[in-house]
Amino acid sequence: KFVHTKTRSSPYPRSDQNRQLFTDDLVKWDSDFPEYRPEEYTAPSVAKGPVWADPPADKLCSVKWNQVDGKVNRTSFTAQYQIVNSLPRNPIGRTGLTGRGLLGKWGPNHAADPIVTRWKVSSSGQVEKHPASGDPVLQFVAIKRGDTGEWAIPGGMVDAGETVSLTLKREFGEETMNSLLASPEEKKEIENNLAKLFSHGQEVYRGYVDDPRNTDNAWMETIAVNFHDEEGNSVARFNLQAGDDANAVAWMDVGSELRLFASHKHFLKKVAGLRKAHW
Ligand code: RP5
Ligand code: MG
Ligand code: MG
Repeated sequence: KFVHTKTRSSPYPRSDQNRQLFTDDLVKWDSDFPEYRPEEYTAPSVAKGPVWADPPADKLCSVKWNQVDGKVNRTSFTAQYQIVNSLPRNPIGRTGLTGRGLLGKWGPNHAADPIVTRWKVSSSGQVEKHPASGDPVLQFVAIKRGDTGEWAIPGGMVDAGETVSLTLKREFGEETMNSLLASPEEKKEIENNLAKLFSHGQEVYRGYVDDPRNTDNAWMETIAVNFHDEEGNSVARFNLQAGDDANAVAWMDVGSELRLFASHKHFLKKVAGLRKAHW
């Protein structure tokens, strides 16, 4: 049974806030743990009340938990989450920290992860087979995250009222093509290039993300979708340029040795299975 581990890493990202540490058998809420006394933490960026953040705990009266609440999706892919002492409770279990940390929403914070792939080809144009498995090698577009420095899928948060399919395309454009700093003409070209590839994706995962920002009261969930350039003639040829919160971008070989942010390796494994690629 799944227990979160990256969620329990200490200190909390971008802070010197420590989590209470404990063993895997104490993650489940129904396991007896009388010594559990997590501290509360809200990052300054959230405490100052930006538009994307919920009000503080004492001003939450009109929020509709486990529902689509106006433009905010407060439903969870995992099941109905519980409300304990007026706050949502992490559906996987204890995290060693309460409050929201860096996350804007109490309860689920919805993201989308675009996994853009192509086959790895040699200089002679042949698809490369991995010597160990004999299976063709897939590559995906990875970014180096500014916050933890880890390589990751170029995913991002679903904005209020935004469709997931738009989030997937927008975040890919922002983080791997630097669309935020592009001129109107360049923006149009990026949009044209992405439209076709992003018109047909295959979902590989929806659910909880084992993200280091999760807390007892706030957590990440995502929909991960594979967009595959089979012939290597669309995105495979694009000019990649890191943008927004990404510090670098690269085509990365898919395989079991990958070390990635949060649960992203798990999503890549699903893609490798779907494409019958080396893992
Ligand atoms: C992860 O955080 C998701 O899988 C997604 O990749 C990412 C979204 O957060 P930001 O990239 O916007 O920080 O949990
Ligand atoms: Mg982003
Ligand atoms: Mg991102």
